[in-house]
Amino acid sequence: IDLAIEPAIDTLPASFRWGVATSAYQIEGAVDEDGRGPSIWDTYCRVPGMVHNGDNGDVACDHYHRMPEDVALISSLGVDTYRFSVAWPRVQPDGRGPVNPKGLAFYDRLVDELLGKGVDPWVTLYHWDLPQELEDAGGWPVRDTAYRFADYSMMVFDALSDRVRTWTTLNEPWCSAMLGYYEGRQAPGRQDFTAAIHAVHHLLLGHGLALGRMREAATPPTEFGITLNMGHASPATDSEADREAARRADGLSRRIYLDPLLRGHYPEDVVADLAKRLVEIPVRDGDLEIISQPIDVLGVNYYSSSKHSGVAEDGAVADEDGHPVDRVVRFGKPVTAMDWEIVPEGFTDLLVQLSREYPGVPMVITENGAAFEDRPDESGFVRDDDRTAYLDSHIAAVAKARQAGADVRGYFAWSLMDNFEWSYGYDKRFGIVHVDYETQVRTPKRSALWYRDVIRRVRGS
Ligand code: PNW
Repeated sequence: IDLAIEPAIDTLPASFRWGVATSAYQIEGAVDEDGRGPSIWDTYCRVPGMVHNGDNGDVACDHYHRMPEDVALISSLGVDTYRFSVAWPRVQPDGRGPVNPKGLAFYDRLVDELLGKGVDPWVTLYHWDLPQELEDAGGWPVRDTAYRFADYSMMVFDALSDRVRTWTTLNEPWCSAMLGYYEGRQAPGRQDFTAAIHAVHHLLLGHGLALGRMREAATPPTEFGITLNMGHASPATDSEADREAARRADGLSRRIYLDPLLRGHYPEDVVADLAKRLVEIPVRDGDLEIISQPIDVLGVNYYSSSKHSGVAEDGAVADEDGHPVDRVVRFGKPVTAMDWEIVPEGFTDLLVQLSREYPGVPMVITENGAAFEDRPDESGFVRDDDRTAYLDSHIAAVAKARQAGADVRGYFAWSLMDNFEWSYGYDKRFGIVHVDYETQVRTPKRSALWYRDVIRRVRGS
């Protein structure tokens, strides 16, 4: 394969960690097998109109039955690490009570299969599939869910920590809280701002409780972290209103997680903004000490960046509820199939900003990638030059951030293969490997071959 890569990529060190990522509900299928209980996504997919085309994860990529074949595929890409998530409702079907040994056994086999092929397993404990029974008891807006998460985490940790070195507690708590409980665009589909802010705190508390217990039971070189989805939020103009809009957006999407985790307190401006909406973060004594225990790695998921204006198209500065306007303004750049603008410079800006505002925490890019309208040829091969260009510019953006001082240690492409893209169903394809959902045949796209060559080249092997 002809290898055109951005020159900055050649500055990455040979020790840089390369991987691919997936999550349980998006690929596994087999939702009724071996004692798995229902999750909020099983329920949400059955609410008419919530998921594109009425799709659901019942079969997905059938990974539960094809795991050894998929591990061989991962290994053939030449990555060192595979980031996957464990499905809580497989391990503990009701979200409380005893472990389900058959469910846990799947991950045990997966870890062994990966190690047998020389691929390092990276476990995410929660990638959005809350056991339905816990949602029925109130879900993440309820404090008890944090304790349930810590118990579940220990079950997985006890079973796998002899072989798994890196552990991520939560994937993208912003999505769980804001899309799940406020915007309703993801499971469980509620629309209650106060509930969403309570969810933020209990997700962070769950992270801290799980982290504390795992850390106590861990032996080196075990590493722990959390993964946040972030973009670089900038004002559309230099006006006070636009700068304020960018500050508010950045506060509610990024700093409300980072400050308690890494500085031990919620950001004052965000607390004040929330108070104006009569919402209080339900912090109890001692919570922030639990939440701010040291992490070893910050997972960064990056897809796009945004510009913000505090003034609506019609000139209004407040909406009908009296809340200040936050209008996202387009850069005018090309977009992916998700309609997300392609902003690699924002990636560099974000990573440099993180390294300045929160120094001393190594970062790994736990997800980055793009959906495009793939067109397989007669043989099923996808020549996805648009995705390859996206990966190229974004890996280069990481290398540039490193040169500017950001401590980034690795990069994982989202995703290993096409999968269930949540409320977009199977319509949006993020894989570097194509999946034919009728035959379940996996075919590496051109981007996968390109990625393999980049890894070889940077490693110097
Ligand atoms: C991430 N946003 O989700 C998830 O971790 C993946 O499971 C998902 O497949 C991938 O990105 C692609 O969407 C996000 O609205 C969902 O900004 C929404 C947003 C960001 C990330």
